[in-house]
Formats: sequence, structure tokens, C-alpha cells
Amino acid sequence: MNKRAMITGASSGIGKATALMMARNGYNLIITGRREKRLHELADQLKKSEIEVKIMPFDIRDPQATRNAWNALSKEWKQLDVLVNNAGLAAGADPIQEGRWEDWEQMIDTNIKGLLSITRLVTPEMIKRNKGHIINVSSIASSEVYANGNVYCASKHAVHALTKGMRIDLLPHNIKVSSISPGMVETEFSIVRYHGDKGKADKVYEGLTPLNADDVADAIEFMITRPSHVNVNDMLLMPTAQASAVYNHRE
Ligand code: 8X3
Repeated sequence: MNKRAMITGASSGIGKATALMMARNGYNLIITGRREKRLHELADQLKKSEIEVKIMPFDIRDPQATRNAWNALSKEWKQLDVLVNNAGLAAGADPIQEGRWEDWEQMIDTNIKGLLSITRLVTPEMIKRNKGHIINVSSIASSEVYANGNVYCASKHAVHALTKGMRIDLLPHNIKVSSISPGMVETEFSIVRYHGDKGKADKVYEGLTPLNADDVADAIEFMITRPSHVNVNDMLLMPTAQASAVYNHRE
């Protein structure tokens, strides 16, 4: 019987690449996100791997919508082997004194509270089966802080603390908790961060080769294919041209 996984924020970027990787690994998948059309397109692609796919279109910032989507699942679908907490974003890149409240709320409500609400629903079911694996998609910003990264970095520092806290709380229940912390990954990330300004977004990756979404999915594949007694606590994955959040080498 196929294993089951849920991937949040699966409609693009790292989430989508992870869904494709997990389909190749024979997982039946629940893919969540706000953009229903994109989820349908991805589901069609995933089904070519002869797996079952369930679409859950909802905004993870809305706890009631998240609960409703979860409650609508069958008993079988709720039995997840893997949860990939991928939904997350950076909104804005302003110094703290100029930050926009809406950006801060969007990041905190998605990166922290969204991750929490899904985790709160999924973990009791994993505990019942005494197994499971939660992978939090974090960032180099979970351990470093850079100019104008303030609230985004704080949200990823929170993901780091929650990953550690979850690992401790779920230890007696045989549940693995991992995080993957990439540096620059070229997805829609920077376009979203700069509120759709493609010129600014392109500049982020100018003169260097960033990671791509498949590079991160490869790392997640390594995590989910370890034997049951091995857990990757955290993996810091960087482009060769990036030594830290602030040191890059550009040609
Ligand atoms: C994305 C990487 O360097 O923009 O999380 O924080 S960075």
C-alpha cells in the first residue's frame, strides 16, 4: 500500500517540486494551497505517477478554513506518513521603522501560525499510529539575520524553535521532525518579497547560480528515504556561490 503525505503550499516552487519528487517515490498526496487552478494542473501531472491525489484549496492563514478542510478528509487520508510544512513567504524588505503591518501579519500568519494549525491537526493522528515524519521548510534565515529581513528572519527563527520543540514533544511517539534550511532558491520567492517587482527580484540572483526548487526537493528526498532509526534534524543547503546569508560571490 502506498504511503501518504501532505504538502502545504504545493502550487509552486519548493512545494510543487517536492510533490513531484514524492509522487515519483510512490506517495499518495494531499496538496494544499490557495490557487485551486494550479493545484488541479499539478494533480494531473502527479497522477501520471499512478498515485492518488487529493486537492485541498484553502488559505492556511485561516484556521477555520484549515480545520474544515482537514475535517472533510476520510479517516484513511488523515493517516499521514509525512507532512511537509512548506507554505511560507517573505513579504516586503524594509527596515523595521518602515515595515508594513500587512506584510508582517502575512508572514507571521503563514510561516508560524499556518504551520502550527496544520501540525496541530496532523500530529494526533500520527501519534495514534506511533509513526510519522514532519518536515518543516525553513531557511538560512532561521539561524541568521540580515538587513531588512527582520520579521521574515524572526518567523524562520520561530520555525527553528518550533522544529526543536516538536521533536522533543513527539519523541515518545516515534515521530521524526526535520527541517530543511536553504539559502537562495530561485522560485517566486523574491517576486513575492518585492510585491511583484520582477526587476528587483531578478537582481537577487544576478551573477550567481542560486539553488532551484528541485535541489531542495532532492534534499527532502534524502530525508524521507533514511531508515526508520535515522532522522535528519536539520539540513542547511546553500548555493556554492553563497557562504552565508550576506556573503555571496557574483561574477
Ligand atoms: C530564503 C533565503 O537568504 O532570502 O529563505 O533569507 S534568504
